[in-house]
Amino acid sequence: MTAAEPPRRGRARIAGPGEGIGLDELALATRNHGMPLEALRYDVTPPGLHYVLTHYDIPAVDPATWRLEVTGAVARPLRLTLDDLRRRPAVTSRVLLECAGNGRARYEPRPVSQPWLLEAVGCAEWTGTPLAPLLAEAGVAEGAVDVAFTGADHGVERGVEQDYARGLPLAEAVRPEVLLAWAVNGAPLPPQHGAPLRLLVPGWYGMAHVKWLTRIEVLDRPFRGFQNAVAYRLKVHAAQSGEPVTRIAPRALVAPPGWPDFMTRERFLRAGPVALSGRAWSGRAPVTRVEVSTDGAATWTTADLAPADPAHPCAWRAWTLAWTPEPGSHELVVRATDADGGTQPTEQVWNRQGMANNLVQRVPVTVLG
Ligand SMILES: Nc1nc2c(c(=O)[nH]1)N[C@H]1C(S)=C(S)[C@@H](COP(=O)(O)O)O[C@H]1N2
Ligand SMILES: [Mo]
Repeated sequence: MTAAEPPRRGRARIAGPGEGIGLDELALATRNHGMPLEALRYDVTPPGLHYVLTHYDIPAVDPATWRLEVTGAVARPLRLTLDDLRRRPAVTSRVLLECAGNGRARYEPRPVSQPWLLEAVGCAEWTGTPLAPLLAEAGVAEGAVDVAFTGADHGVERGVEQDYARGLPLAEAVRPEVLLAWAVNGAPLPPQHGAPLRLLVPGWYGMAHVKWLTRIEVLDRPFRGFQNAVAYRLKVHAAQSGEPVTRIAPRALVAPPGWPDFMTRERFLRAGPVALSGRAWSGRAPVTRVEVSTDGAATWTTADLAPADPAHPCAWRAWTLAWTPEPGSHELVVRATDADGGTQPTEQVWNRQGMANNLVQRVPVTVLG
């Protein structure tokens, strides 16, 4: 066995060949839980089943003393209470959210980080106020390029101490669907989802949706913070600067059919007709097709895709397919295609952080006679 890559300041560690998930990865996995895939059956992910990802600690923020600052390259800096925000026009939006690291644990070799299988996803109903009118009131300066969003959480990552902060191009920040949200599924945000206020950037991977938001800074230069310049970049070699991780790549998942084995999670079904179902999404363009293979990606059948719901343009879409399997072993594979022609690879496309990877899901099932 070759040794794992030695940990180096500033570098993500890559597991050695055959190296199992370690206690460091387990520590992250117990804090950051996924959405059990049977929850793909709900249109709106119920409270507590939505995935959670937090880099550092969940900060205990007192909503009474909390303030949101809007500052930087603006004519009129703002300092707002939660009540100031709640008095603004409110909208409720169903938003598909997926972590950029979803699927990382199956990568070979494995980037050592939060070891998601495929469950880093959820689609909840978020209530808040659109960001664009707030920025307009603050008066964005001519020549502004990025907007930086900072959370109340603090930590150290690959040797760099920081408040969690992400920059977004100004043109993306002022899209009408970008929200400052204080509620989810009709209740105030719980601590793990960013109480009292978080950003939502529908279509973008999770890292852009800054939780525990305290500060919005308009910049007349590109944001160079750690989470944009170092983390969340697609690169194969550590020395590359890489492409930034932005919008969610197309993905379809199947709600696991039948019943699981407690330890192996292997699926069992009885022979006879079964309605396969699941969800599909893309942050780049509308999903146009979902295909299912029941023979390990040798042949594909087009599934029935629920029509796009104009009331929920940022949500996932349901799909179904009738299947009557013979007794024996089968491998379900599912893939989505979007209107940009983007689809899912059947072989992994590797990068150092295991980001934005949309390798197809494979579900082995045993059909009993
Ligand atoms: N302040 C702050 N915001 C954050 C994070 C964080 O660690 N700190 N994690 C990000 C990442 S990587 C993801 S995937 C989403 C997860 O949102 P959720 O926990 O509400 O599902 O939050 C994002 N916002
Ligand atoms: Mo994430």
